[in-house]
Formats: sequence, C-alpha cells, structure tokens
Amino acid sequence: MTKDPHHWQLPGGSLLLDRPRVMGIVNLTPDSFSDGGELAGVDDALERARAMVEAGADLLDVGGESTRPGADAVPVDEEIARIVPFVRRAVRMFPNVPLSVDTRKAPVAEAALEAGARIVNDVSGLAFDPAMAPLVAARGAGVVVMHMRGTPADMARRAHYRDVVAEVRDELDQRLARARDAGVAPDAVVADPGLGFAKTAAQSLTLLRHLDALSDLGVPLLVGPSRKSFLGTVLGEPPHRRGAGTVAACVLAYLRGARIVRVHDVEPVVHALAVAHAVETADPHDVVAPPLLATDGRSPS
Ligand code: HH2
Repeated sequence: MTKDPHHWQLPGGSLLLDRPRVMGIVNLTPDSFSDGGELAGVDDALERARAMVEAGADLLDVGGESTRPGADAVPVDEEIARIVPFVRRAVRMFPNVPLSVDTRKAPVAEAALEAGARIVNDVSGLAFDPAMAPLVAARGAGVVVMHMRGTPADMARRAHYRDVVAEVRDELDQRLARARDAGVAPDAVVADPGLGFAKTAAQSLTLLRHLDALSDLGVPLLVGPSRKSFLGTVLGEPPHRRGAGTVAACVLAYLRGARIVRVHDVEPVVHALAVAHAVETADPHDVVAPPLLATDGRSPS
C-alpha cells in the first residue's frame, strides 16, 4: 500500500514512526489472560494509563473483550459500557496520546471513535464484522489489521501452515486489500502478524524471527508479544513472570522492522527500545566517550 512506512495517518495528525513506538495495553475485562480483572473501574484504568504515559507510552489500546482462547463473548452493549467512559476521560487527560480501541465489532468501534478514540485495533483483520472497514474509511481512523484465522474460540485448531511466514504474509495482504477496497487511506493502516492467534509457540517464534519478510506489505508493522504463551513455552514461567522475555521479543521485533509494539509493562520496553534505537542510529562520531574514572575516584555509573 503506502511506500512510506515512517508515519501513521490518524485523525488530528500523523504519528511519526521515525523511532520505535510503544502502545500500552489497558484491559477493561474481567478475564484477560494476564491481567483480567485487575482494573476495578474507570478510575483504576485511568491511573494505570497515566502511569503508562508517564513511562513513555506513545499510544494506549483499550479493550473490553478478551481474545484469549475460550473467553466469554461480550455483548455489544456491555463492551461499549466498559470502554466508552474510559475513552471519554482518557482523551481529555492525554490529548497528545492517540487512543486505540481493541474490538472486532463496528458498533463498539463507532462508539469509541465518537468518544475520541483515533485508532481501531481489529484482531480479526476486518474480517469479523463487514461494517468495520467502511466505518474506518468513513471516519478516517487509523487501523491495525491483525492476522488471525477463525475466531478466538476456534483459532487453536487452525494453526496449520506449510510455510507460516509466507501464508501469514499473503493472508495479511488480502486483508490489506479489503481495507483498500473499502476506501481506507493507505497511510492509515498498520499490519500485525498476530503472535499467538492461530499460531503455535513455534510458529510465533518463526514469525518473529522472519518478521522482516512482512516489510514488503508496504505498511508499518505492529507486534504484540507481551506476556504471551509462546514466551511461556520458552521460559516455563506464568504470564506475570514474562516481563524480561517480552522486552527481548520487542527488541528483536524492532531490529527486524517493527515500528510499534503493544505491551502491558511499558517502562522496561521504552528503555530497551531507546537503547536499541540509539545503537542502531547513533553516529559514532557524535558519541562523546565518558571518562574511565570519575574525578572522585569512583567508577562512573
Ligand atoms: N494481542 C491481544 C489482544 N489484542 N491486538 C493486536 N493488534 N496484536 C496483538 O498481538 C494482540 C491484540 C491479546 O493480549 P491481551 O490484550 O493482553 O489479552 P486478552 O485478549 O486476553 O485481553
């Protein structure tokens, strides 16, 4: 689609993607796989969001329905009631932080956009609700088109690929075409390989390893490794102990071309990506060597 993967066109202005960007996750769900039920209400969620913004989150992604396998479906009215009060207050508190709504349902997306959200993060890649792509186009919203097969209820059974990288790439390409055909602006679209969605742990690791093969989709890439079970498979640790693994996955994703990562624990990822970006882009002639020893004789920190 676009030939310039260095910005993301959103209502109210573009987000520059000249450095890695971090999207903080706000789950207003009782049953999300790693943080379900942690946020009792809007005030709690806003406090969590404030901490993320202070830690350097560039974007916030709010969701009202868990996508973990076997999660309960949430009726549209209930999803709207979970999300909209948060969105209304968050856009006033953080006017410079674009807000994204994580939903597969056009009426939920519409209510969130009406309340001030600027991005629709659709884990179904615009496939679940035929009204979603036209809505995104009509509102000029940004959109994350994620790869998944089936629905969260049956996706685990669909994790069969001959070549996971090529097939995810081709299926994402088809979904990007759906966005284009509906009139979504090319620069408003970001693609996501959907780690853990209709993928085994080995397939998620393979996708991360070969993420650069998705760069010819021509849109910026977003990746969501945070606390996911493929990390648990490697580490043998439960979700809340996968923080360092998440940081490693984010840095590797960045080095292979991801422009945005979606995470629960913002600060360590912001720090890790700042260092990775400095290493990748710093002109060695600009770097002033620090003294080997501070003048008081202590080792410099
Ligand atoms: N992963 C989850 C949810 N939404 N959106 C995008 N674009 N990419 C992802 O990888 C992604 C996503 C699952 O994580 P989480 O929100 O923490 O869990 P749950 O769906 O159980 O609320």
